[in-house]
Amino acid sequence: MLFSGLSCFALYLFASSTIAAPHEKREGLDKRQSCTNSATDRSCWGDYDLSTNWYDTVPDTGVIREYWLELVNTTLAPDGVERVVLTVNGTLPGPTIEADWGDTVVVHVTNGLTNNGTTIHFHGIRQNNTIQNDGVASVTQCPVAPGDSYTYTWRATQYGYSWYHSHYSLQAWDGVFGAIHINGPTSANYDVDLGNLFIQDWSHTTASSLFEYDETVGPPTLTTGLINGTNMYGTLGSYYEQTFVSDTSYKFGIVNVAIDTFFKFSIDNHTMTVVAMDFVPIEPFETTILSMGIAQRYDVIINATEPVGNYWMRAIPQVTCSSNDNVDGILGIIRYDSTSTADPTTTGYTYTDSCDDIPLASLVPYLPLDVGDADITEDLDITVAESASGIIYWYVSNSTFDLDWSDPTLMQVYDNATTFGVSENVYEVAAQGQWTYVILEQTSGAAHPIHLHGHDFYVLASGVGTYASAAPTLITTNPPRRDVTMLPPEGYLVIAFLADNPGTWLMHCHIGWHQSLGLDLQFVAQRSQIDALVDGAVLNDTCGGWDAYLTLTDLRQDDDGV
Ligand SMILES: *[C@@H]1O[C@H](CO)[C@@H](O)[C@H](O)[C@H]1NC(C)=O
Ligand SMILES: *[C@@H]1O[C@H](CO)[C@@H](O)[C@H](O)[C@H]1NC(C)=O
Ligand SMILES: *[C@@H]1O[C@H](CO)[C@@H](O)[C@H](O)[C@H]1NC(C)=O
Ligand SMILES: *[C@@H]1O[C@H](CO)[C@@H](O)[C@H](O)[C@H]1NC(C)=O
Ligand SMILES: *[C@@H]1O[C@H](CO)[C@@H](O)[C@H](O)[C@H]1NC(C)=O
Ligand SMILES: *[C@@H]1O[C@H](CO)[C@@H](O)[C@H](O)[C@H]1NC(C)=O
Ligand SMILES: *[C@@H]1O[C@H](CO)[C@@H](O)[C@H](O)[C@H]1NC(C)=O
Ligand SMILES: *[C@@H]1O[C@H](CO)[C@@H](O)[C@H](O)[C@H]1NC(C)=O
Ligand SMILES: *[C@@H]1O[C@H](CO)[C@@H](O)[C@H](O)[C@H]1NC(C)=O
Ligand SMILES: *[C@@H]1O[C@H](CO)[C@@H](O)[C@H](O)[C@H]1NC(C)=O
Ligand SMILES: [Cu+2]
Repeated sequence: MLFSGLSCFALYLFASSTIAAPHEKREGLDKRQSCTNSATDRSCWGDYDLSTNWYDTVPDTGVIREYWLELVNTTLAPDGVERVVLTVNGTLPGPTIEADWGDTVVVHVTNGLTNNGTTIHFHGIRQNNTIQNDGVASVTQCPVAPGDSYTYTWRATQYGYSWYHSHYSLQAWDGVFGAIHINGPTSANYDVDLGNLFIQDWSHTTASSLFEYDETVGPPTLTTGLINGTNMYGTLGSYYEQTFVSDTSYKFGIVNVAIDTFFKFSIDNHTMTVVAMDFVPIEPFETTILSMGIAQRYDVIINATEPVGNYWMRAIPQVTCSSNDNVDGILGIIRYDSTSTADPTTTGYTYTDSCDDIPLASLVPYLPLDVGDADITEDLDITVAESASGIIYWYVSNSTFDLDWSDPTLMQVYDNATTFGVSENVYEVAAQGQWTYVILEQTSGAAHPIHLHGHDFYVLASGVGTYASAAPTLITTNPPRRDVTMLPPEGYLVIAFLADNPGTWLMHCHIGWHQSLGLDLQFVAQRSQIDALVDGAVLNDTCGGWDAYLTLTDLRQDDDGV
């Protein structure tokens, strides 16, 4: 008690002192009519700026960005070793979806695979009043059958870096993903925007072929990893390389797209200024090592101020919670001299192996928002157990998640279902403006990256032990606000979210292996408003195509549907 009281006091001091200064800056900006985003003023964005509350207000650009994406089953050798890769348009990562803050994005997806369904989820995109475009199999739609297409339409109400990925089976981790890059203001200045930088784990066989091992033994040890879709494996392949021009500053958005790996990311001899997490700009802070759970994003600025030379970029799996055969070999190169071909000889920063999130006190949203009192509190135990048939399932409050591809929750709601099955793990949120607090706790030793669709949540507390024994003081004044945070091993996590977006929203662990074996739940929010947002014919057509495909194959659903 004494300990948590002290840390809360320290946090309060920290928050109040760092929020005061930008507030003055914001008043200055409010008076400005319009401004030009430039290397010397990245906080501005035309008639809007970094202080705009983007949950309510979005620039009216009138621009529609349209993309056509096709899933392609191919053979690639991202680290020099060939394997089957399921891709978007033949590349790993797939094409980048780029837009400006406020644009409308239309994505036409064609499933060009022969033996898998698909859906595409736009990770972290709020889908404000557009639930039917969230792209989750069994929740918001039936899978898109081989040969069929589906059109997703959403507004870029947020800005920064993220990824789109398949939300069908383990397909995202067999290669079906790509970058989302939405241009907008930034909480520190920089010269050049390099776009998204992906870090991931990788094996030389498909994730889907490893699933049976995962079901019966647990997550397999992965072989290696990739940085932005490339790496060396022994003498094969090639490293990711980026040239820095001296005295130039670079911004990029790091995205952890692993199936099972918590990374520490660093560039030898360089300090990073962290300016955003998960589409939420923060008060900038500096670090040499960035801790990243799966599906988290951090936007960083790096100054090219070191002596001309070659420097290693490192994505280091934390063995506390992720096993990998190439822990020291997931590397990239920063060169100050583009003609150099030598490997760097630099030494990495020292670190302590752990799967802890960056301390909450460092993650201060630039736009400060507070949390209201709880209208609903869910206290959920996360457990793991082996079934009679030898399959290791995860449970949320004693219920392992299990949905049916052919009967998505959104369709059930649209069809006025009066009850949900126990294994659908549905929690209802009745009215606009209600605050739901969720306490997750576990005695398991696994660290889980918890992701909520359709909302940013507020991270009120996390730590070791049970929630009752720790009795943490909840941070309700401008807590970290994001869409993925870690549930610590043998610990607890408390998050809150505001009901401001009607829909059927998945919340789940983003470790692919756990997501497929039950560690999921869904919020059915503002149910009475959902029907008006849904196109029943689209739901019905997609399911019709899927059911027709199922009659032609011997495919049986062997996972929990998401
Ligand atoms: C989200 O939708 C609500 C309801 O239509 C609207 O009031 C709000 O302005 C929207 N937010 C943004 C950022 O467009
Ligand atoms: C993806 O591939 C499709 C089909 O070949 C093509 O029409 C489309 O232009 C490609 N999209 C991008 C963004 O390259
Ligand atoms: C991808 O191609 C391989 C080799 O032809 C095939 O065995 C596999 O079933 C295909 N996968 C999908 C998802 O279509
Ligand atoms: C996906 O395709 C692979 C072959 O690439 C196949 O083994 C697997 O059963 C399919 N899974 C689903 C869920 O469709
Ligand atoms: C990583 O790859 C993506 C997609 O190919 C590209 O747009 C981006 O610029 C690359 N990122 C960096 C930091 O080089
Ligand atoms: C990197 O930093 C280390 C430790 O401060 C220093 O010894 C080394 O000379 C630096 N390397 C380069 C290439 O600047
Ligand atoms: C990078 O340079 C800018 C401008 O000179 C400075 O404000 C910032 O503190 C520097 N960041 C780091 C990490 O050195
Ligand atoms: C879960 O199951 C255990 C063992 O059967 C029981 O003690 C506990 O009360 C159950 N918890 C809930 C939330 O149902
Ligand atoms: C669901 O209920 C609403 C309101 O009573 C009604 O308008 C609608 O037709 C019903 N939908 C179905 C599919 O029965
Ligand atoms: C749903 O689709 C089926 C074909 O799959 C069709 O027979 C039926 O009329 C459709 N129902 C509605 C309400 O659109
Ligand atoms: Cu997700």
